[in-house]
Amino acid sequence: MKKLLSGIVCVLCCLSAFGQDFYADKRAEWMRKAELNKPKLISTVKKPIQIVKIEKSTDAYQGWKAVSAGNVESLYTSSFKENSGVIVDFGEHMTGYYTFTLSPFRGVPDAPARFKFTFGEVPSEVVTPFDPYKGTLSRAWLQDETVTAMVVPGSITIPRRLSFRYVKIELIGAPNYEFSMSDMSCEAVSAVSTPAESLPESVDPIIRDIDKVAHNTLKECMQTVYEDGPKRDQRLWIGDLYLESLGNNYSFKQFDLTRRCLYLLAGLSSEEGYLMGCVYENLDLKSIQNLFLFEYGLLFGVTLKDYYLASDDRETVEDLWPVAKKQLDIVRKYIKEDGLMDFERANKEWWIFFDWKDGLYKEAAFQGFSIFALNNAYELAKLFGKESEVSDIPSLTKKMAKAAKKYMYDKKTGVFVGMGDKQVSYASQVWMILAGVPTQKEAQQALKALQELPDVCRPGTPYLYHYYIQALIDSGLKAEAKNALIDFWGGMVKKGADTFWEAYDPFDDYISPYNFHPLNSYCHAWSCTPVYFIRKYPEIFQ
Ligand code: RAM
Repeated sequence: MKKLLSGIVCVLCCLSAFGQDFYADKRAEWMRKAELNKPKLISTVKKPIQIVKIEKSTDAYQGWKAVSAGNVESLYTSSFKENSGVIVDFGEHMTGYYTFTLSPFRGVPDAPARFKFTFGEVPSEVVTPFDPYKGTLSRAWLQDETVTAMVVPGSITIPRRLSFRYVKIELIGAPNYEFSMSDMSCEAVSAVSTPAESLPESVDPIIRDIDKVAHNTLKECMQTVYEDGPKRDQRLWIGDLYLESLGNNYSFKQFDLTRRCLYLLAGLSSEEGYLMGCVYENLDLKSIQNLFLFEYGLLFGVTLKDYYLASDDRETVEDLWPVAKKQLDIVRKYIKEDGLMDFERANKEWWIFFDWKDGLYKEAAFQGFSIFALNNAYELAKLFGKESEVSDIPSLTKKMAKAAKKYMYDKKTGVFVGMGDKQVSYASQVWMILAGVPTQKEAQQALKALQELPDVCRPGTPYLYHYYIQALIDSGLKAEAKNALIDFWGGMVKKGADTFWEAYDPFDDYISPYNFHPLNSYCHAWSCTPVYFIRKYPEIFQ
């Protein structure tokens, strides 16, 4: 009985401990401020520019290229029955609502007509069969829509917001009368109200092209939150927010959107005070329960710091500092006596990300990132006189850096590797460098070794590539940083990118974190960062 009673008391204690909301008195105000800063979307009506054929080509990205095949007028003035399968090109990437008009021109329009529309951000998406489906995310992300027009004549707007440049239209239920399809348009939406200043004419044309595509990418992802991708996942992930807000600081400077996202994330954090890796703004379930991603929670504070430096908005930073500070518990929990992070334990308890790359061993990156996050939190605190609240950080990070050097630095090859696996990866070098663990000379050596050693684990996404460029810059390898940016993002431009992609490996056009390349997002937040690099470091890139 005694045992049972103490058991019940214990459960009750736990319940009340869990029942307490860490930010109880602040949440409503944070949500109010998030709403207050919601940008009004700007709409622009866009029209298609041409008809294209999508042809197989071994040199083209993913094996398909779009070739001009006529003007849109010819489609608008002929019977659609002759045009089934036509592919219309809007000439640029857009995010918005697609409308078309049907008009009868021979016979009595006494029956419905049915179409299948396939919208694609890149050519391969409209010609690759989606079924049998082998992707690992919902099939419904793919943008094929069946539309039945019950009444002809009439105009129809597809309710789903779409993200595309190309539209393939197939007639799958043909009526007996003749009709045309015309007046296609897209009401494109974005939060961006004023275009960013363009680069001086004297800048290298490839840098100008990269800059333009990067701006488009960021603009398309800036909706009522910073979305990761307007096609998929259409939600606010902290890792994406960090890079988008960096880009915005150097381009559109729409600080209201950053402010909104920071408050939204804080308002939707867990009762224990931890941030979700991502939140949805529109669903009832505002955040994915328990979707905690180790680095993303900690990047909140880093975002706040860079936002403060760019915007001087002290009120927001003071409001949200407690959230940034709380996230540091996550790191503290895993620091061992010797200054090493307990990777094995954390890896069981958290989603540790760093990149979408099969086989990436994350131990060294985890150690480096943890130091980086603590250092950034300390810098943020210093900016507005709160360093006494985190006064243990400098000695802590010193100890962690020392341990990293002692246990994870291979003096012979000059690179950082994990203790559990000696894999040499970009992620390990990059995060140790951003943490300030190696000297500048060692950092340069480690980055150069990535080009020379065999079996190096390369980045799978522009997300990790961003940090690689930053590491090159911070290590003083300026020419290498410029070349790497041109190679990587310029590589996408040369392969026809209108907006930059979620996943990109120069050696593998079909790389996909989701086992099916049409499911990738081809306008993705985390690949917009040339906007930031080119403008923050004009002496390197302009
Ligand atoms: C995917 C998206 C998103 C990213 C997460 C971790 O769902 O690409 O951008 O932040 O993964």
